[in-house]
Amino acid sequence: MAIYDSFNNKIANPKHRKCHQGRSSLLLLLSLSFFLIGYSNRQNEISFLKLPICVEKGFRWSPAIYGNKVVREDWRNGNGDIYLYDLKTGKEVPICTEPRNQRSPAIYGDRIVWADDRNGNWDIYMFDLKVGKEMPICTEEHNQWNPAIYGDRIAWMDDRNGNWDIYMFDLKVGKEIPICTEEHNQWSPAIYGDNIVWEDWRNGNGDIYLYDLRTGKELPISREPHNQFYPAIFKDKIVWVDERNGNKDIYLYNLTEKRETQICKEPHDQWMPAIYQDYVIWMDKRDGEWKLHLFEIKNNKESQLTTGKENAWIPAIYENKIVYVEDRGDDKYVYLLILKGGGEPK
Ligand SMILES: [Ca+2]
Ligand SMILES: [Ca+2]
Ligand SMILES: [Ca+2]
Ligand SMILES: [Ca+2]
Repeated sequence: MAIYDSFNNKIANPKHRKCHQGRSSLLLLLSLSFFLIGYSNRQNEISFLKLPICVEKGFRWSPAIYGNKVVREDWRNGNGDIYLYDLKTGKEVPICTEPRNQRSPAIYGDRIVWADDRNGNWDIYMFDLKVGKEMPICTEEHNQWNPAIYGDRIAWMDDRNGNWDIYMFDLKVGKEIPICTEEHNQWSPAIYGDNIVWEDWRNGNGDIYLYDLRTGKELPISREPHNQFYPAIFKDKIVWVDERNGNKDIYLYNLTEKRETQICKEPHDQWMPAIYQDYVIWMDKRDGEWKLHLFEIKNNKESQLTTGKENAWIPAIYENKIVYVEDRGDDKYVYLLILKGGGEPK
């Protein structure tokens, strides 16, 4: 607790903190973390460490995490770029600083994908850390946006047909495949294994649909008459934002059990869920500002993670590690929370 407090006081003063300084503190803390018990939220006894990834002045957004690698959109050079922070080495590496905008990164293994407008419209590009090379994935002259990646498969939303569709590129066979080209809008794809999920507006309101690459079949997950949107998927579990109760809630569908459950239906707004194994996280507005909340599916237990006046935005999760953006007005910081139980980054 004492170590956390002194650490937290230090990071609360941005004038004396730069990314590289956060780095040395991160390494120090990681080396100390065998002896740390972390921070316990008094309300619910969930324990975690909070560590800075980037607390430099400036705008950054859309953090994503895989293993020890955290990627983000960063505007330090006056336009959107992609940066990587390696939790193991404590090093920050620019991935793409091309003078036009690179935004909305996703990562799987050594592959980082993002949306890129260097050609005058939005395209999908990839950087492979293993070979140290960038390659275009889709440069079709309309807009490709919001990429998601799992293994050899990269999915995105695409407006080449005059409305938004879902497309995919398979790196293994070097081929692009249309996933859903229905004439209404399909948005916000997420992918895990053979399953791609998205938000679908064909029925006049937001629904959740799935495409199974193994069977080639499309499956509606929720067509409830209110809006369902912003899906995320891990193995056989799909979570999304649901407005059926008159405000934004979090719902889950289990593909194995073919069963829908409510994760959080608190009367304020819950938004932008992410899922990994047993953990579902989201942004929650019940306290006035957006805070991060965690739900453990097995224990049926909800905990509040962030506190304080700063909004916590756009979380992502890998194993027991959560990355998110903390709102400091014009400045947006990126933090890492390590939930107790998983230990330090490997
Ligand atoms: Ca750029
Ligand atoms: Ca394009
Ligand atoms: Ca469409
Ligand atoms: Ca609906």
